[in-house]
Amino acid sequence: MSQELAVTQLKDYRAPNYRVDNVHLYFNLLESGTEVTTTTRYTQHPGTPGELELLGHDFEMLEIQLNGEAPRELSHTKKGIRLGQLPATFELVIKTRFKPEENKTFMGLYKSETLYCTQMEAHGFQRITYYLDRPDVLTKFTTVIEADKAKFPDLLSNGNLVSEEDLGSGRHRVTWHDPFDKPVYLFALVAGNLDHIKDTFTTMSGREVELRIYTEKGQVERCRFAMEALKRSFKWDEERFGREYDLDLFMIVAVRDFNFGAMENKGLNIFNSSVLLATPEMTTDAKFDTIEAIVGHEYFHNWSGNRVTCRDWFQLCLKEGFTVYREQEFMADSGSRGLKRVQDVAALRERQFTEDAGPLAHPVRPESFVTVDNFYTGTIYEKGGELIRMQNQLLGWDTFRKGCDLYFSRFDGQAVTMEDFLSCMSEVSGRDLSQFSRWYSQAGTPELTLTRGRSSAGDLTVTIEQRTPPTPGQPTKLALHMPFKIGFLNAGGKPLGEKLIEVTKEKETFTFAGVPADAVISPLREFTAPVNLKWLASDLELETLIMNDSDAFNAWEAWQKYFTSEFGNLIKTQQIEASAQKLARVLLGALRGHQKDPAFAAEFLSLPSLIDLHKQFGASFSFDGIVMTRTELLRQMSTKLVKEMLEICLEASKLEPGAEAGEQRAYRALKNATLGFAAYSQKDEVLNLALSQVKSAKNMTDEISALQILNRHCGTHRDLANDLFYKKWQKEPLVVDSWLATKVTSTSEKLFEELETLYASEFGQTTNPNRNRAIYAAFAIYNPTLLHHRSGRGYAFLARRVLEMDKFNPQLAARVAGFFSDVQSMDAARKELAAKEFQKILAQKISDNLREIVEKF
Ligand code: B3K
Ligand code: ZN
Repeated sequence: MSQELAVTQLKDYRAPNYRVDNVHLYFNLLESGTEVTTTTRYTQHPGTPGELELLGHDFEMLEIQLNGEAPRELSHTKKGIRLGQLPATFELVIKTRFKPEENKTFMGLYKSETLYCTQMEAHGFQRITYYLDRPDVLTKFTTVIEADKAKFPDLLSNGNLVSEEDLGSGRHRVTWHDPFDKPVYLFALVAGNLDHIKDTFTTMSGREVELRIYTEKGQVERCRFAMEALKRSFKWDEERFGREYDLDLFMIVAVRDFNFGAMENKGLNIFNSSVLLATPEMTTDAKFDTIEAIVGHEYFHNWSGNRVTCRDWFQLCLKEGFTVYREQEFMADSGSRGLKRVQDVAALRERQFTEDAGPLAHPVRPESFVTVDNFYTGTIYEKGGELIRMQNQLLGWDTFRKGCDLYFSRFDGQAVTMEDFLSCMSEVSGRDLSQFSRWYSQAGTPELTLTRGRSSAGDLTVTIEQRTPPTPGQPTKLALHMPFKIGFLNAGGKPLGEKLIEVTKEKETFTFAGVPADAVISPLREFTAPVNLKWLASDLELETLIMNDSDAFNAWEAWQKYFTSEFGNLIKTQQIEASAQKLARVLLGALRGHQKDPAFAAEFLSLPSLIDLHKQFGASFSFDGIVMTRTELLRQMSTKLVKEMLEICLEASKLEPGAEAGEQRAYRALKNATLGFAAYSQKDEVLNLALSQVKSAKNMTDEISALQILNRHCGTHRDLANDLFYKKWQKEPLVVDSWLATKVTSTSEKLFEELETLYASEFGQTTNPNRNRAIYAAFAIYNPTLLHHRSGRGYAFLARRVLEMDKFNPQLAARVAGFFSDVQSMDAARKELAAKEFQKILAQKISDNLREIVEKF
């Protein structure tokens, strides 16, 4: 069955005919169904026709009145209603009814466990009533909520609380008013019987803001960390960007059913409880960081997104890329900048570079889409963040900050475009950013090639060539403008300086006066541009960088390059033993060389992944060959290093009691990374250690790290550990999610049977997004070995569930389907197996969300 997909194009953007002067919402939460009365005042923009298309679906319209009468001209369209013959100003009253309890799309108003909550971005509001559901329509909202007082004592919305009234007969009503203009995607409502914690923050101008975090009953003590993170976020945005919070109240509510991490609704953020609730027993060190980053991210949106918003959804990167960058800087300022950069770049490559190289590649500012839901991607977020980072590099912090100040002051209260942002940066710097702006419209990861030479005066020269490979719909590409930081060392590893150059041409040679032609080069320090860089370096040069580069990112990068190029040799020669010997020596040297910074040292133990290596060598070598070679190489390296790894592990464990929290955490990272590396040997001695760590761990980082190590393969150690862990944590849904996500990573074929059992169990077919992600997305992301198993069983397992999820939650289904995109880089036989699954999906009546993704494969 083929369905025609309606495509929206950026070039077709038209401003709306009417503006909304204000909107008054009355939500009556009743058991028989929620009734919403929306009263909106519209005023025509001069010179536009007196007609209006309002979006809406999945509710019953009980009543519609225009200036107190039936509208003169009303027709139903595919997406909502069209009103014609309209006066220049009018009041529209629409009453609707629907059942949030039955809404499992988790968009619009829905019920999560005992509470009602909302998600409007991007198009949730059109599940409530007919409205101008688009980001360039900003207005002031007054929201009245009526509900049963005993069941829903807490009734929350955006802005300030205006009044509370007892209506008798067990019902009550509250009124909220938000004094700031906002688009409807920032609207939020929560109704429940909640617990909350309170705190305050005094802003830089001396105003006291009340902070509240709400949860379902009994969980609120788990929000203490998030509250501290929130206060740090308020402070950081004042100090770093001069941004002050604007309302007197800031609330966060944690919910169990949520389609993504969190949402920046004005004054009322809603969070997936998985990225808010935390205790040391239940939460890993990495998760604490995630919580801090997301609390910061949503808060920072108050300026980058809410006060200045997007004109249309094609401009999503304007708020998301900018806010990702702000969040990354927030985290870098509070910890180790170098380590943070390593982690951010690793994530960028895994999520965004893969996307940019496959069938779903799109520009940071796309030019067309079927549904914007499918564009909350690594490209919009992470690459969007890199483009802001590059502007900071090109302009320098002080000028960049001036550009941000200008952007916030000039466009406060408006819905704007990426050009508006760039124009501020141009204006404050006097620089022409027109070539730079190509980054926003051109998809694909540029490939840079660097070659070295010698000038006639004996100085070092560096020639940089750039080329961006074709991506779907964009066969040819133009040269891009990018900052490129390059450093130099002498053969003994002593620094000889660094320079920021600007690459603008397809090919250009740079001469570095005073730098000897034989200097060791440290190119693209800090990863100043999101590119793939090719350059030749001897083993000795790379070892010099690994041990001595003052740019932490490049020290780590040199090791990744060393490993990858050795892998490239050995996959041809299959001389695994010799390579294992060589790599083990360098790895141990790196660990010892960086042991003063244990968290950073630990990063050397995360080696290029299977997918990284397949990207590099998949054109010439089979997937199975790469899997086998990598597995055997790690086994041999680990076998050679078991003793040393366990020594470092033991040493790192000793520090724990009494040490300062950050230090404990750094040593914990090294301890678990070395234990994990030693476990590649599969020696009983190591597996026993991991098992006893599962049993005796005092914190979740240790507990789940050991569990993850044991879950790489199937066997008795794994089974024992999984049982123990589940028995201990079965009452904690968030921990059960982590347990499931760990279980599905085993690379043994035996896992297929287990997956079937899991699918048939109480865990396998729920509507809860976290749980579906814990099983199906985790399998797709973290188990490439079995997802791409030559039998096709991995594809079939995923495809069946995608089709089922599409019936109740198209956004989730489309997101999980996106994990199929790696298939395009596989061999013909695998592609054919996957294609059969795609055909099965496309033959059904499926959502536009899912169809838009699968049609691209
Ligand atoms: N703006 C939200 C994401 C909304 C996703 C809608 N499909 C969270 C964030 O990026 O901050
Ligand atoms: Zn965001």
